[in-house]
Amino acid sequence: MAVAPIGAAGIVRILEHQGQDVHFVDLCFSGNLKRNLAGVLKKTDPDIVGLAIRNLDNCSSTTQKTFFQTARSVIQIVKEYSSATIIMGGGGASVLPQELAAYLHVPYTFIGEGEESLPAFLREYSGKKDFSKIPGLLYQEKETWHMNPPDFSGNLDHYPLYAYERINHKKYFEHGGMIGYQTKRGCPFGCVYCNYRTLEGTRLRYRSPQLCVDDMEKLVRETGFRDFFFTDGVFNWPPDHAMKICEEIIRRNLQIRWIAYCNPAGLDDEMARVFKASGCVGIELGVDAVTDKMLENMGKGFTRQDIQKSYQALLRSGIPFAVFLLFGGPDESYPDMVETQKCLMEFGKANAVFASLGIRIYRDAPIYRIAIREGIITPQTNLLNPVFYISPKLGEDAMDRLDRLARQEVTWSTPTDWDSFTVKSVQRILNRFRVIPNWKDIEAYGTHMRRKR
Ligand code: B12
Ligand code: SF4
Repeated sequence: MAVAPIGAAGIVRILEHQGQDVHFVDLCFSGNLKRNLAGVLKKTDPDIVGLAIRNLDNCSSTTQKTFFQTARSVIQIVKEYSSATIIMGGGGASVLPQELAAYLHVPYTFIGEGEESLPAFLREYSGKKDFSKIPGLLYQEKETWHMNPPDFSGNLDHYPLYAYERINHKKYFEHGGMIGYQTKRGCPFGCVYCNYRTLEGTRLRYRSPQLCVDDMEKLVRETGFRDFFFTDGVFNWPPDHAMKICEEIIRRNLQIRWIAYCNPAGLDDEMARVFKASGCVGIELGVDAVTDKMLENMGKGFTRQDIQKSYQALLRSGIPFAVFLLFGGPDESYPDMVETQKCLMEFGKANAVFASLGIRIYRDAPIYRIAIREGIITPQTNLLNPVFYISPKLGEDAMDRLDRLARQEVTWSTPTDWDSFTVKSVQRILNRFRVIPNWKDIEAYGTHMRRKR
C-alpha cells in the first residue's frame, strides 16, 4: 500500500504560509532517484534540503525489510548536485534519531512534529544559530551531539490543512492508498512496545471536529477522492472526539468511506452505529493480545471483556473488521498463543485476523528495558538494523508454530502470507478495483491462505 506523505505536505504548507519558497519532490514512485532529483536541485539551488523519512523498516521479524538505506542514496545525490544543508524529520527519523543521523551523517534531525520546530530552526539558521531551544532537534555542534526534548504543546487548530495539491492522489489510489487525515495527536495508553510517546506525546490534543470535517470536505472537493484513513493512533479514543467528528460527517452528508485504527475500549453498539452511518467501511482493531495475562504484559489498558464487547458491537453493525495480534510479548508461551486463538474464535468471526510475531525494539519504548534486562540487547546495540523481542519461552520455531496455528482458521494470516507473491498479486488486483478495505474478503483469497504446511 502506498501512503501519501501528509506529514511532509503539512510542513510544506506551514513554510508556504511563512513566505518561504518551497519545492516539494515526492520520490515514492521514483524509478530513478537521480533523474527525479538532480534537475530540481540544479534548477532551484536550495539553501536547505529537508528529507521526510517515514519508514526505516517493515517492523516484521520474519520477513524483514529495511528502507533506510535509500535515504543514503538520496543524500549522495543532494550532495552531488547542491551545496544545501541537509535536515531530516518524519516518523522513521523520529523513532531512532541518533542511529539514523550517525548512519546518514545528517547534522540536523527533527524528532516528532515539525510545525513549530522547523520554522524556529529556520529563524535561527539565518540568524544567531543558537539551536539549543529548538524543540525535538538533534544536532551536532563542535563534534558533540545535542538532543532537545520535543514539545507536544502545539495547538492543532492553529495549523493549516496540508498541501494536498502537491500530492498525486490518483497515483496513490492506484497503489491502494487513501487520503490520510489526522484528527488528534498523543496517546494516553502505555503499550509495552510503543514509541508514540516520542512521536506525538502522551497528552491528547485535538483538532476540533468542526475543522476536521471542514478539511475533509475540502479534500473531497479538491481531490475528487472520498476514501479516508484516519491516521490517529487510536481513532475511537476518547470516544467523544471520534463521535463528534462522525456526527458532523453525517450532518453534512459528506458521503465518504473511511477506515481507522481502533481500540476495543469504548467501542460499543452506539459507536459502531454512528461509525457506520458516517461511512466507516473498515476497522483495524488493534488488540495485540487477548488473555488477561498477555493484555497485562503488553500494557494494553483494556480487558478481554472490552475485546468481546467490541467484537459483538462490530459484528452486529456489519462493519468489516480486521484484528491485529502481536505475539511474542514478555513471558508468552505457546499455550498462551493457543488460548488467544481459542478466545477470539469464541468471540465470533472477524473478517481477517493478522497475526505477527516479534516486537520491534525502540529505545524509548518500555520493551527496551525488558530486552536489556533479559540480555536480548545491550545499551550499545544499534537498533537501526531491526532487533525484535520474542519471548524466550516461545522457542526457536515460534514462527512455524504460529503459521500452523494460523492455518487452522480461514480468516487468519501471518507475515508469511502477506509477503507471498500470490497475496501481493491479489491485493494489486483489489487495489485496481478499489476494493476497500482490501482485507475484507480475505477468506476468498483462496486456498493459499489456508494451506497446510
Ligand atoms: C497511520 C499510519 C499508517 C497507515 C497510513 C495510512 C494513510 N493513508 O496515511 C498505514 C496503516 C497504511 C501504515 C502503514 C505502514 N506503517 Co505506519 N504509521 C502510521 C502512524 C500511526 C501515523 C502516520 C501519520 O500519518 N501521522 C500524521 C502526520 C501528519 O505526521 P507525520 O507523518 O509523522 O509528520 C509529522 C512529523 O513526522 C514531522 N515531519 C514529517 N516529515 C518531515 C520532514 C522534515 C524535514 C521535518 C523537519 C519534519 C517532518 O512533521 C509532521 C507534522 O507534524 C505512524 C506512527 C505515528 N504516530 O506517527 C506509523 C509509522 C509511521 N508507520 C510505521 C511503519 C513501520 C509502517 C509500515 C512499514 C508497516 C508495515 N509493515 O507495513 C507501513 C508502511 C506503509 C507505506 N507504504 O509507507 C512506523 C515507521 C517506523 C519504522 N520502524 O520504520 C511508524 C512510525 C509506527 C511505528 N511502528 O513506530 N501506517
Ligand atoms: S494504543 Fe496504540 S498508540 Fe497508544 S500506546 Fe498503545 S500502541 Fe501506542
